[in-house]
Amino acid sequence: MEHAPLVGVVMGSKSDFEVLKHAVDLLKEFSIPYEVRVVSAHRTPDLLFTYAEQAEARGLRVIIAGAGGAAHLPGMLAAKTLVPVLGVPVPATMLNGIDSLLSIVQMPKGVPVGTLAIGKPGAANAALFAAEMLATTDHNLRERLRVWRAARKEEVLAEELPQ
Ligand code: RP5
Repeated sequence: MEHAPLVGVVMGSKSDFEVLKHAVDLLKEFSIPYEVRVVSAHRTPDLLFTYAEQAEARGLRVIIAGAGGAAHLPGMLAAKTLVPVLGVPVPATMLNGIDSLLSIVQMPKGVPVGTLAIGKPGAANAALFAAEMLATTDHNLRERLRVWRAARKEEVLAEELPQ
């Protein structure tokens, strides 16, 4: 039987998947049950509300939300659920993600969104952050994270520069 998703990865458009796939790849690598959906704050606002309202009851423990431009998606999700929301700014306009970053990070006091970096590093770190949150109650996952970090360290130590 497949596990119910613990992490919801949502994005404002299919075009955002190019960035959000870096979160998905890491969730897969850590064997964390996840789901991926397109949920647009301005094109499908009713779906956004339904998704947020049902998230907790469906067992989601973290939501990773990526969007570009005037990126309302993470903040609006956070406004409708107590499931923690991690926001990933997507570079999708002439402003290269600065617009999205500022839209996501400047949440008024009272409704937090954990904001990550613009683009691929933000998406990857969102997955790692979600994994660390889940690892607070999952010893095996914590060990997988420890091994993963150690492997990254070894990679750097093994690097050689051209002479
Ligand atoms: C935002 O507008 C999406 O999150 C996406 O980053 C951007 C462009 O969307 P598309 O025009 O590619 O659907 O809502």
